[in-house]
Amino acid sequence: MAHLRSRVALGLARTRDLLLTDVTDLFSGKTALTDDLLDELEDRLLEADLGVDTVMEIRDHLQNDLRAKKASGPDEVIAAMAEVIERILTPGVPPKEIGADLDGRPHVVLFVGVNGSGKTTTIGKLAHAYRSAGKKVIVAAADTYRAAAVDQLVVWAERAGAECVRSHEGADAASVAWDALDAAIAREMDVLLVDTAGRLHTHRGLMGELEKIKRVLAGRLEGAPHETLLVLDATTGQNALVQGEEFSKSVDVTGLILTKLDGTARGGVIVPLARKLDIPVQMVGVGEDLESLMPFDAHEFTAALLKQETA
Ligand SMILES: Nc1nc2c(ncn2[C@@H]2O[C@H](COP(=O)(O)OP(=O)(O)OP(=O)(O)O)[C@@H](O)[C@H]2O)c(=O)[nH]1
Ligand SMILES: [Mg+2]
Repeated sequence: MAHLRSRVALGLARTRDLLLTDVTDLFSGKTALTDDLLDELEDRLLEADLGVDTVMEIRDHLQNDLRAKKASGPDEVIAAMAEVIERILTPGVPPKEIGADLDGRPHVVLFVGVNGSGKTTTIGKLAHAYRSAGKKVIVAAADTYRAAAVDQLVVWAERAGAECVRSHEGADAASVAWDALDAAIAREMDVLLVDTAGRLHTHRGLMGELEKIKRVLAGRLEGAPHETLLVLDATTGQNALVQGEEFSKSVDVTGLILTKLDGTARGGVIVPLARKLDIPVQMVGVGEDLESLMPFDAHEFTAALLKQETA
């Protein structure tokens, strides 16, 4: 776990710097929590993409609890922030460890999201994680719009030691998904990961294609897809939130993956995401290599975000 914690902490460095530098600057040497100070904190936390509701909650918490205790140093303020943030990030049902208790054989996972959010890369990393847990993995190249997209998935599958089902450019995405599930069943695979082309929620035709893929999978294997994961790019900040809201209206999304946390100071967006969508964050991406996909744990994540010692 130490390794995992340090990878997340490293990945969150830029977001953490933004949050902590501000709080430390503001509260160092202060003896009272004045309204001016709280106003200033509010502005800075909003810039860190934490979202209005959460920032107001943090402010209330500081005002009610800390003021009453006449405490105000940066450590106390950070601890109060951590308390609010961890509560928001803690899902009703904790996310499963990768590889544990899979539903269905094969367990079918469909990946959706806008162009470039990190779907294909995440499939490569997740295939690797399942392989490391001893599972037999097959991936489906149902992004048939670009030949390069298929090639990219093939490379990831090879790296991860997974099998791959592909077709030609322009092939029907749903038939590729069907063929892959057929192959997964015949070859007694544990997991099927289905890659799809990036799309905007506003594109009716492409959203219809996702519905078709889902129907075809369910027709071949009852209960499939067992998970539909929406991949969101953290570097887009509030846009990731809008995408989350819009996508989950048109597709039944069962889990979120937030990628590229390593390249951004906007990782705070995970907080309004968790707050507004009733969908658990399952995993986070903190790099471009095979090992940089982490199962999401609210406590670890909050600690990494605010650099506290974890219990
Ligand atoms: N730094 C960093 N880069 C990432 C991460 N995840 C993905 N990327 C990069 O983001 C870019 C896009 O990733 P893809 O996996 O191709 O995204 P996609 O969603 O499949 O894109 P389309 O197929 O075009 O819709 C690539 O350059 C990846 O290396 C991450 O966690 N951290
Ligand atoms: Mg892709």
